[in-house]
Amino acid sequence: MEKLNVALIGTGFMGKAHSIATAVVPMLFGAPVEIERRVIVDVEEKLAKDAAKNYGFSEYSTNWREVVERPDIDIVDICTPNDTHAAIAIAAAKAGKHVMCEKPMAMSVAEAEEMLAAAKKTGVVTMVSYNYRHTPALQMAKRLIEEGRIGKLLTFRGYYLQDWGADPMAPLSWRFNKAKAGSGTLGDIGTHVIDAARLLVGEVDEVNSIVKTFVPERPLPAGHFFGQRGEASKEMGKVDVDDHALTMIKFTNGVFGTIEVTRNAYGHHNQLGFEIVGTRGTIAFDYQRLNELRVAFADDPKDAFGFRTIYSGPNQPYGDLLWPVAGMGQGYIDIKSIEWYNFLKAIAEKKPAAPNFEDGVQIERIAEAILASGESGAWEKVPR
Ligand code: 4PW
Repeated sequence: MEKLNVALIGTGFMGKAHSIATAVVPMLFGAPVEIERRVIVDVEEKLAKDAAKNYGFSEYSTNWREVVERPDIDIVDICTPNDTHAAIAIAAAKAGKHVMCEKPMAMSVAEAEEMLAAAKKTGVVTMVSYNYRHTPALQMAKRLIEEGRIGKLLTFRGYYLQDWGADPMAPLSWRFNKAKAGSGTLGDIGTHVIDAARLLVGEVDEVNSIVKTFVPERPLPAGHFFGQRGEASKEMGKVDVDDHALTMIKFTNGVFGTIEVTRNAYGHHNQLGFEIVGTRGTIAFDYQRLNELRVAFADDPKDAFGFRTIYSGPNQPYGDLLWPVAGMGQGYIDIKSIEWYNFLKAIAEKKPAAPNFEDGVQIERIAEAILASGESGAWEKVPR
């Protein structure tokens, strides 16, 4: 397959992460297909120009519409705030470009379904950047479950706890603004846990949720923002999205459990995790210790029974691609690089990537059901 040219839209927090990941893939794993970081786009010319220089893109532009139509572009990588994902993805898919889209996929189920329809029409490969599922230790949990090593699954407890939003004076970045983000904590980080739940346990049938906003207003941002970092102005703005979501979930296969997500939990920085209990054991993962998987197998000798730790290495998923010594460990960029490796492999092999826009639509349906239940206070079925 010929070299593929990548156009990256958005030079912020995820634009930087994707730029590094696409640079690292050939060095870390050998790229399944050669890529060139051809164009990087930002509405602000100086940001676009600096990013092209710093992140190693051949060109820069301030006009994403023009870039996604270019015949020399093969892949469009969407790293912009949530309210622009649909327009860019639909235009890119219609132009026959493969699409990597940062999460959450869209502002609503309706938008996500439009994106999926456009991608299906031209048959392009799509991926939604639920990067944590590519963590080797999380994939090891998938391997153990699929091999029946903890027996029949009984319960799932998932969580994603952060604290960058706990300070009420933390500025009102776009992640707190419904018009830009679609929803708050649930769409921003809750969707990561929903992706892990679908990957490891199965489809969600219905949910019963409590959804709260703790901080009703915040200082408006002043000046340039990078991810969650930025200055506060003196003017206050209304927060119109959720800060915390706690939901019971019933899966279609009979497993049940909970998901809890918040950006207001002091002490929890980027703590995504889960615990899955089966009839023959338990598996526990916590992203803040992302190179470790804690397991308790019922069949272990009784005098040595209990949780023990598996460290990612040559004998675990991606072990053949990563470092030859267990315990050397991976970091955030390694996981983003595995995400890109999987995306490029799907393109090279002309197969669907995972998680793709089909997954993204279902994740949006589950998130929308959680918000609906937060309003109704009742069990809400998840459409399929
Ligand atoms: O997707 C999330 C972002 O919105 C990430 O997992 C972490 O939280 C890092 O930034 C935010």
